[in-house]
Amino acid sequence: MSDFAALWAEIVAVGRSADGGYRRYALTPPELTLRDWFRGQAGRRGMTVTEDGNGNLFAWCGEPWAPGTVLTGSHFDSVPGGGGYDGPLGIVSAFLALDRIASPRNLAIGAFVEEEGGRFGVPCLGSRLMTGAITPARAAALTDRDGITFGEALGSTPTGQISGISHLSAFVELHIEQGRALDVPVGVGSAIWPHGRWRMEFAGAGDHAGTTRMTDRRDPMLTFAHTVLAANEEARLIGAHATVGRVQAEPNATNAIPSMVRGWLDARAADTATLDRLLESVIKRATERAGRDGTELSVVAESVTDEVAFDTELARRLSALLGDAPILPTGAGHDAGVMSSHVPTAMLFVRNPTGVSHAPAEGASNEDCEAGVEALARVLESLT
Ligand code: HGY
Ligand code: MN
Ligand code: MN
Ligand code: MN
Repeated sequence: MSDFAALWAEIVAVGRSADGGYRRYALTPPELTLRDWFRGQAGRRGMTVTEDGNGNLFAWCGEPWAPGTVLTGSHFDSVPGGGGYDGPLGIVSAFLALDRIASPRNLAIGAFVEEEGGRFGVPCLGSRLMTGAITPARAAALTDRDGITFGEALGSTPTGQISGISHLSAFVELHIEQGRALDVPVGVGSAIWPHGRWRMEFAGAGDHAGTTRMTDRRDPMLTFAHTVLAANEEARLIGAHATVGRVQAEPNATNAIPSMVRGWLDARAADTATLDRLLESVIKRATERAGRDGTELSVVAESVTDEVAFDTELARRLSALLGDAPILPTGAGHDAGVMSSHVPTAMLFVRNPTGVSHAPAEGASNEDCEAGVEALARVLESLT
């Protein structure tokens, strides 16, 4: 059994639910189990483990935050019903890559908390905290679906910005590729599409499903439905990506016209101008429809990530180091996107034959994952 397959076998079942998907919400038992696994792996290698007070975990070869340290790593948390590779692949590969470097020094592995935003709603929460992109107060107050705040889950108010970041000489995140764009085992990241998530609230008049005439209704579900269709049409028109994967209705009763429908729009595009156009057109059409339905619409941006262009010279250098590995953008957000505004940052992508991600079918072959480990080892060696 290959190094990768053996280590992967230790964690691949953690957090898997009956439908074959994963539910590894940040700071809940499955993710905490993987944190313990991380500490064990670090201990086996004589690495020092630290936490940054934001929920991020680090293992160090050498002095924590020593100047010139190269950090690699990713996240353990998953979306609900997600795949097993998105996140953990980067951390398992990091430990194995270190094993292939003779006397590794000035190297560290990070496990960032709440990258998916699946529990507390803001993606890359851990890397945003440590880089000062979100305040400890706002992060601490974020709540999950059970009303538990991030501060409560963490057990303290987050520390916030970590000064040691300025000592890092590079950050490299290895990640499963998620867009059907890689037909060789390993690629190098060039950019992350600008993207964000907007909470849309449609307010109407709750009423009886059986006795209220259609002409007397102010039904927010109708406006919501038209908005979902509009987002889909507008995205197709301009080559952007629009998704509404999460919706809540109040009172959520079969025989009551809803008084409120809340839906989250995940919108992404290859450039900011196109993303802005998408938002503008969707909100315009939703507002027009609300006027017709007698409902009210409010839209709140919950998190927006600007376009990220990774260090071009670094990407080219790594591509050459890896035998002219393809350099490609991604429509998925990553902690590397947040880190790139503070540290020279690179991403490595491992081929995902189906391209499916954030779903149980997500996967990569052991051979390609081994190639990813080998590539990461060479990249880390070249950077330290
Ligand atoms: O949603 C994303 O793009 C990432 O997987 N957090
Ligand atoms: Mn993801
Ligand atoms: Mn990820
Ligand atoms: Mn009744």
